[in-house]
Amino acid sequence: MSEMKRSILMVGESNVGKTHYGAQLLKRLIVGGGALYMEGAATNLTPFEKAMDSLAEGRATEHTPSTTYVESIWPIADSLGQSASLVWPDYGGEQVRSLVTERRVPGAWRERAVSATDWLLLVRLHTIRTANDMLSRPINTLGEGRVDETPHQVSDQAKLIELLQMLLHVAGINRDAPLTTPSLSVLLTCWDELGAEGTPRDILEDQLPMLFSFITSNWKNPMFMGLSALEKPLSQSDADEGYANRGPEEFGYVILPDGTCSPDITLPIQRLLADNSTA
Ligand SMILES: Nc1nc2c(ncn2[C@@H]2O[C@H](COP(=O)(O)OP(=O)(O)O)[C@@H](O)[C@H]2O)c(=O)[nH]1
Ligand SMILES: [Mg+2]
Repeated sequence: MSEMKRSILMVGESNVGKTHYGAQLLKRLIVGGGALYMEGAATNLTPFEKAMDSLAEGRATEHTPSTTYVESIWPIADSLGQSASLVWPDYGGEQVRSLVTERRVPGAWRERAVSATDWLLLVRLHTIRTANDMLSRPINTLGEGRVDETPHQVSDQAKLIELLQMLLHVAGINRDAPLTTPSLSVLLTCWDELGAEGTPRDILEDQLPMLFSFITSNWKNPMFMGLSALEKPLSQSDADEGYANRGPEEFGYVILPDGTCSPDITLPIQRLLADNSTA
């Protein structure tokens, strides 16, 4: 990642943990000691500053307003001294949901999809709603009379696939060959909620097999990692004193592709930049 501008298109619905990861990551970049550190002055930190202040008091921060879209520019470097300018967004995740429900991609989102060098998809498995599909309602029951009155709904899994398809389409990306640019990394967020054992890749394949197969058949070398930006749930109103006393930078971890745990939450970004540095 020698002196290049890398722009991350972070895709995640509301409540997946975008803002808290941004705040925790920013803090680590500033404090140093991880694989990546901040090399100069970052711009536009407002959305994260508020979250960092809350976390310093041991509280979670409030929900990002749905219309907000802010890009913060972070000049970062790794331990080899290679640097990059990281464009890190924060926005109300409802925007992502409405891309799919309205089946329309506003110009600004198209522009982001076109210009980003790396796509980072945040998925919080705990909040994913699975709907009836081949597995829960096998094909041989389709002809039977209606047994319940629940209307058919598209599953969250199908919506995530649709979202990726739409972004690939509006970005004009040719899918004849497995994709390397933009790169795709999947972060399974709020890992502490899952109580799961295994590699992030295996867990995604197990829980969202259709999304997993869409990703692995379209991207050449997708990366799968787990993330717990906070390490545990925090309340917005009741401060966790232990958290505040130790400091938020002492909390949080990532699960690397091989299933090992590391406290360095800058690693997903360092890896995705390093893995795709020639892209
Ligand atoms: N347990 C747990 N909760 C988290 C973690 N990260 C964020 N949260 C909670 O998840 C909710 C959504 O986080 P937020 O960053 O606001 O999501 P955003 O809407 O994608 O920006 C908040 O209530 C956070 O307190 C985590 O690592 N672990
Ligand atoms: Mg947010």
